[in-house]
Amino acid sequence: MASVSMPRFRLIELTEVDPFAEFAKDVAAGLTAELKHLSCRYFYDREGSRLFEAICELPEYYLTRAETEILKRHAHEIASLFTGDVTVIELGSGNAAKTRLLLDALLSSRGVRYVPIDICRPVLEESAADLLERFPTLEIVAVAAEYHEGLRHLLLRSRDREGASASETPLADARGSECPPRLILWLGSNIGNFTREEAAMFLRRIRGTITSADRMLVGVDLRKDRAILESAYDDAAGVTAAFNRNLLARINQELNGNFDLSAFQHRAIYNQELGRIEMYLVSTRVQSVTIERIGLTVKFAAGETIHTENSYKYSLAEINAVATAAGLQDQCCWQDAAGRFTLHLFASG
Ligand code: AVI
Repeated sequence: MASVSMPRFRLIELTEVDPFAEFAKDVAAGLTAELKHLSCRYFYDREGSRLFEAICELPEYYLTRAETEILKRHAHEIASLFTGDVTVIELGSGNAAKTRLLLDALLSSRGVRYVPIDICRPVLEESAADLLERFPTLEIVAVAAEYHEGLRHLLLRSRDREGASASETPLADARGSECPPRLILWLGSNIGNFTREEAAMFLRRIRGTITSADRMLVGVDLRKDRAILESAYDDAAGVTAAFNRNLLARINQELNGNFDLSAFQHRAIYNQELGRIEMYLVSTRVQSVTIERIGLTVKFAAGETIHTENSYKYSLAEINAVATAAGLQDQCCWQDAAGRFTLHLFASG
């Protein structure tokens, strides 16, 4: 675990697993499977994070605008649910653009410690610098890690509350034994990149770490018309296609692969039965690709696919079922005016 410290800012890098070995192992397993696949967690290198930010600005990708609309309208109402100081923990914070609205509302009448957890360290550093300049009283403890690693530290933190070694864990509160309530943010439909079962399990684990004073705010994309969904994931400017292909560029750079990016087409289809967008890279011809660092040659037939992402969409009943399975109580929810997206505030039932 590496740590960088400055006034009001601390960055912790959790490096318990070797990220290179993990990537190499997953790429080898995914590309030798009968139905080839790569995990969407590998989208977010520096370039992938930049492309994702560009996606959020696209006219077709309504999700970010819809969630921002909800936060603009209800940030003060959400902030008013907390009386004293608060620790805001964000899973997959990215550039934290929407979070600013909440931080602004919260900081108007209380002290806030912000704990963004994101896989991409440069993005964390940039967004923290911006937030520290914008909000002169904000304290930030940034954690460069995956959700699961970050969550493990939440679990440690929870144990601290019961009197264990508070000062030894990254999320420990420097202000002493008195811990302010936590608002855990899981925004941007990040829940959609988990299966419904995984989402319920993940939320259940979080529920096991929170107290009755803590809350969780989850952004969920709603089921809707196929045409709207498919164009949100296959935009006219081709940004999502570049984001998808960047996975192959990353394999080329980090594992010394020789993917010809122009020989793979982006495809996004809505699987209505499962309620999810499925993203693929489709080989446009018969080809074989060598990935030197893992000693692998992969053969592709023309039309053969690599499944790169699922993005689940929810009905209100499906959200309810996941919350119930996780043992969470749905305290409040807000939708954008067009009813495309919803924010749910959960408490530990
Ligand atoms: C990060 N995640 C919630 C995005 C989504 O909508 O599933 C990732 C994305 N994939 C293509 N466009 C955006």
